[in-house]
Amino acid sequence: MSSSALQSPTAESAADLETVQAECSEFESELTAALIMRPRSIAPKFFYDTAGSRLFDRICDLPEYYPTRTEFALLARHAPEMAALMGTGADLVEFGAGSLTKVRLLLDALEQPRRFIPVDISADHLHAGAAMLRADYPGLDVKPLAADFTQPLALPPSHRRVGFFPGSSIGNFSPDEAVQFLRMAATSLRGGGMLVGVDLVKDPAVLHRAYNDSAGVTAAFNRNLLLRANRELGCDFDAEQFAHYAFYDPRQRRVEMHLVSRRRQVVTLRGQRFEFADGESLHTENSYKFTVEGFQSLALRAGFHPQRVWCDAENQFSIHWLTLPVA
Ligand code: AVI
Repeated sequence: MSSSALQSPTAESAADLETVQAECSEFESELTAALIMRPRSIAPKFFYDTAGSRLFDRICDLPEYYPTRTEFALLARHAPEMAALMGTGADLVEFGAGSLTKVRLLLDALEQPRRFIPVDISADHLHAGAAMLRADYPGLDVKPLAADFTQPLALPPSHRRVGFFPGSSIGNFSPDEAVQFLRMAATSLRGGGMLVGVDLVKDPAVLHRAYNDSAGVTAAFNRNLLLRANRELGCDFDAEQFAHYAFYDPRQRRVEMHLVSRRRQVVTLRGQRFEFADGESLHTENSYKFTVEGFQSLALRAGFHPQRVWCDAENQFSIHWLTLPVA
């Protein structure tokens, strides 16, 4: 990684800078491990540098990518009921906050939460979103936390917290990782609850289109992982020599994304050479789809009590309100 990237002007504090540095060395070690292992595979959280977060925002606006607009419509319609269930005076914690658009619907309906804590791995994207939110909600105490939300979080002390985890990001974990994340979230939210957006099992053709958009934005998002490795780790990936490949596997109920080498090629990472055979893949993401009952049993395994679920008329997407006992 270049020293200028280490001194990112967008990191607002020493703590943020440490997060950026730690993330970078984690990216280096995980990419090295991914290139050594067979079959090759890396966690999707590394998509989200600044460029990747922007590309993801563009995905959310694509006509083929139904989850964002469907979840948005559910929130717009049911926010007053959701806010009533979340209660007043709690700290609201958003996991994987991104550009902070959906939470506005909740904030409009909630009677002034005590504090809003958006947590995201992409520090500059997070701070840009938080600044806009502060401007639009002058009375709201916004405390962004640049962190990997899959790890235990250093949240400010609070008497009650409620969580918000939209976008079906839960689907980017394996089922065991999802339970692990929910258990970790449950320890922070004890006595409160969490709203979780969950994408539903549906016609494979609809899923195929959502991850193979005609404008090629999802392909660019996928390839950005390689460009990020070139920028931050000095790799020499020829991104155009890797094909974007996404498909739905109905047995595993997941969309898989891969980058498939278009020819035999060698890439270097910190002087180490790695060969890709023609057709060899780097598996970059799984996006699991759920039934309502399937997700509820996952939540139960993590100690949450499923209370209420909202679905759109076509059963494309669901939002779940889960609660947690005090002890
Ligand atoms: C963030 N996550 C829920 C998205 C998804 O649908 O799995 C990421 C994404 N990957 C390709 N398109 C969108």
